[in-house]
Amino acid sequence: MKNVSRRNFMALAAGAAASAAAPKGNAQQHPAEHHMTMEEAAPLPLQANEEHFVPDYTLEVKWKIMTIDGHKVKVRAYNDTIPGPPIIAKPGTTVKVRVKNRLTPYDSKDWGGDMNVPHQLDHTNLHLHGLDIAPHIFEPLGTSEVTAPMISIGPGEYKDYPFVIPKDQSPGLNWYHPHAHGSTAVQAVSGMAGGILVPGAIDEVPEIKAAADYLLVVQDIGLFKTDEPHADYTESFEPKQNAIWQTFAKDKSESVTIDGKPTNPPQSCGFTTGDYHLRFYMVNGTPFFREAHNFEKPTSPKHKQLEAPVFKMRPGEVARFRMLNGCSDLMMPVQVEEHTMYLLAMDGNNFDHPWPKEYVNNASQVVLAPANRAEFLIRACDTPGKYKILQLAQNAQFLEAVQKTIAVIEVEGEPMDMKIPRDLPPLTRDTPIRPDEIVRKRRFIFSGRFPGEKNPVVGIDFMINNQLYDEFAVPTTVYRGTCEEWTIEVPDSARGGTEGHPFHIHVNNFEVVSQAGIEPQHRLVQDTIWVAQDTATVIRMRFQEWIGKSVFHCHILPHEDTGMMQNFLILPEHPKHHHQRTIESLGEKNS
Ligand SMILES: [Cu+2]
Repeated sequence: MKNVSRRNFMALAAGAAASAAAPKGNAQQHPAEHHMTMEEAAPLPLQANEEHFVPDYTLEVKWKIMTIDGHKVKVRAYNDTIPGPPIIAKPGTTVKVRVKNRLTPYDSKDWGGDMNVPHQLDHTNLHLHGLDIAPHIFEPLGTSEVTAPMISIGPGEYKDYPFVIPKDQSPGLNWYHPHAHGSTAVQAVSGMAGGILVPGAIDEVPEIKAAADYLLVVQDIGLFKTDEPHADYTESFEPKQNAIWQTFAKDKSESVTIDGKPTNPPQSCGFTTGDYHLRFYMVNGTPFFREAHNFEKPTSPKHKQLEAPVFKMRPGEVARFRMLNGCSDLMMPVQVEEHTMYLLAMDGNNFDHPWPKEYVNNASQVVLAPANRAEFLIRACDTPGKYKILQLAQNAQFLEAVQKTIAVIEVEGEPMDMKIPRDLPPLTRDTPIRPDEIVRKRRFIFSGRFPGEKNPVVGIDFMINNQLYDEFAVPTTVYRGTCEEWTIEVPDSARGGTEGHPFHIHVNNFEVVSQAGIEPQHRLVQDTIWVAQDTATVIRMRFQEWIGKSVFHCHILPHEDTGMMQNFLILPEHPKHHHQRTIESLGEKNS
């Protein structure tokens, strides 16, 4: 695999840029929406004319047949590449993205159940994960309507997204992926994800500017044997039924649904929370690890390390690595053998100084929950050799996660003397939240129940505060300009804490107050955080600039798709403030 230098990265991004040609065929016309900013007086989003929309990027979703580790597989891809093309989002600009859906129609109408049964696997939408931008999951873009439906782009349709990137958006690595409830997991675990780079002041720090810039997009591709009789591929992920887990049988004719009934017709593939017939872990599109279903012990998939890509460094050279955990469910404790990781940023938000995470044998240096990004510098040691970037084994999840080598750093050649910077440019958007700014504290409990009572068709209940997701309900309302403190709790196993869950919220970052009772050593600003079983994580958020209906959820995608998500609404101002009038306004004087 080729190293991706910053120059290559920019070239790749340019390749994704699109012409303004209007789509052909039966594409449905969607007017482009304009997002209101605080500066604008207009109370409603303005409509822009369709012909004025010239996309900077077009993301075309299509089936792709490719060979992975000798298997000819059919996956879903953006612009025919896995991962999707990188997007460059400059602060203070509007990034215009056109999403074209060229997936084939796919009928799941008779699957039964409600919105928390995976459905409409052929519909999609787009989430820009980690950017401080207006809500963009519901229709129309930026809506504050409680009952607004989720954006759903059907086969043959397209949608234009104008994303207004704030001037003070922090520079770093973010990413994009589909977010249509019911099809997110199937699409993302089939290849649909890509990186977003926000350029900025940190890139100009001399020691960082001098360093090679390597992007590591880690993804998983879940696959089952195809039921298509004349397919020119052997595996794909096209579940024909909603049942999870017990869809496996040694013989296809033995396949049963979650409630033990034989499937009709017999299927080799159902929706799953992670137990795939075959799964590949990929970095920048190269497979580095293979898992296969284990009939004897389904929670411990059979596994094989594949040849991991190599990054060459000279002794004393400093390189910048930006790693995205784009996996559908895997929590990744990461370690770089024999090297200190100088952590620059989490989730695209940098620290004031590089945070040295020293190497300790078998200990994690940084934990990447699904959706987390870590950016770090490595100063290659003086001893030539091969040093692995590892995902260490962990037992924090339902499925066993063994150690994986994601990539290898090969140190060789003439020594260099490159330096780690002392200071990093401070964050300007997410300034520290003082305790006296907190107007409200809330508690959210992420729990599971097996067998499922609220979601019998799926067979497991994945809930927040004992509720499954409701697209048309807004249980939480917050106010722009205020700060809140939220406690995210995963109970013990007796109370539904079946495993850890990664919490993610849209629109605004949060500051981590404590994780399992431990305060972070440095100020941590993130958009996703791991909440381990039988622990609580406390965060603080300031709802700045944007208003509208949005979501928070578990970023284990099969959990999200089957219910572990809630809507929240950011209102422009507190109604109490709205209704108070000053005595002065009556024209009376205080006596
Ligand atoms: Cu979860």
